[in-house]
Amino acid sequence: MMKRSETLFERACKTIPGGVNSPVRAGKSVDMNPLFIDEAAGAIIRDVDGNEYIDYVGSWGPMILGHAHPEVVAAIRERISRGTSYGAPTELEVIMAETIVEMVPSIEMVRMVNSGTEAAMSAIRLARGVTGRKMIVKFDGCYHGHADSLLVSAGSGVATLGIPGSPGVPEDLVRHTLSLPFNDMKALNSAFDRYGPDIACIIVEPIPGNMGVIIPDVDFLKGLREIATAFGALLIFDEVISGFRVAPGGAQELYGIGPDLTCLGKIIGGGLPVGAYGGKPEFMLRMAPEGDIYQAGTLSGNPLAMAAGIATLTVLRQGDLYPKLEKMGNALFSGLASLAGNAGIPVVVNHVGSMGSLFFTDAPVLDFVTAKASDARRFKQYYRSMREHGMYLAPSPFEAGFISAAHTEEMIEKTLNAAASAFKEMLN
Ligand code: HOZ
Repeated sequence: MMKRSETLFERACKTIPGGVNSPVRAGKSVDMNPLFIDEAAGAIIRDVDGNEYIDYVGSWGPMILGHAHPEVVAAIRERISRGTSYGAPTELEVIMAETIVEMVPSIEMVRMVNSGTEAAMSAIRLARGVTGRKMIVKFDGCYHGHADSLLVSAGSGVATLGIPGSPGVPEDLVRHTLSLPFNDMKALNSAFDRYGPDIACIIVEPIPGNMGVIIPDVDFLKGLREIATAFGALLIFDEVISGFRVAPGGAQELYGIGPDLTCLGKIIGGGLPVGAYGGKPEFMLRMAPEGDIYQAGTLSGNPLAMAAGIATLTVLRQGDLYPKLEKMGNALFSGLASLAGNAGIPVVVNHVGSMGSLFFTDAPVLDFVTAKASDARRFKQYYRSMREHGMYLAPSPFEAGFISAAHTEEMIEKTLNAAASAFKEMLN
């Protein structure tokens, strides 16, 4: 008998392009159809056929507390009977803004939006508006959502599906985007030597998580800060993934580097649709209605998303979760590296705390070129075997895996046992 996930996928493909509402979910690069999910609690996700998996996707990052965390559920429940959207200010938005300002070192003012894509798109508009310049610098393999200017040499689904550039994005726009190799100061210097006075901003994932996880060279990040200041360009940290993930104040706190603008998303919505961008008042006050740069949204600051996000951030601030996440991250990711080593399978495991990736390669993975040089066939075998052993991973080597506070040592052990079997099977 056909599984319910398969039946639903067949049905979905008739009315939804590719059967999914975001390409990364499709599983094309691992030749598997997506699982349709029924429910999730803590670190366990259950599909519509009743199969349970240990979840390392975590909705692509937001679920740092695990699924259906009691305090997040209670906060949503408390709000929902009071109306789901007003299109008017609420106290929740003020609390959210104050919380973000307290937690993220460089943010003094913040505007809520509905997704990371919107956050990055708006931050770029602000940087262009402030500087009066058109060009932007991004890095190969970094992904900042799907706004036109930012799809050039992008990571995530664009990399997974091998899409070189997207039809529908005008060339006139793309020529204002310079995409450079990550961690490469020389390339950055030459780009600024050539185009410096025309560059409005540098946008970067300080810890890239969309070409798999890449460990940044801290001197490179410092170099970005210095060169942006020297040329009067704005430095934008896209911390949609790393924000509240690697430290309460994100990568900027971890590495002690202050961007001009920061993009946020994922964790601040506690699993509901959200995004935000923020920075110094001198920039943020250029936004309408205070200033002349326009950006808007009917559902921005939505009360349910704010309630879920505030509850998530409150739990994150109360507990000693970060050392626990760090410990679990070390156990999982170094465990994977040593198991693969024992099995004689060359891998590189990159991780920062509770986010990490496994690349099937023997050369250091420092940027998009080295990430793409990893063995896609081996990744496919690994993914398929892990799924059979009850592990729910992102179906692409160009994504991060996430551990939540709900993962237990037993789950990590079970995962490592599954990986040991996967590595063994891969040798046959
Ligand atoms: N940044 C996420 C994956 N890398 C986005 C998820 C999506 O595209 O659906």
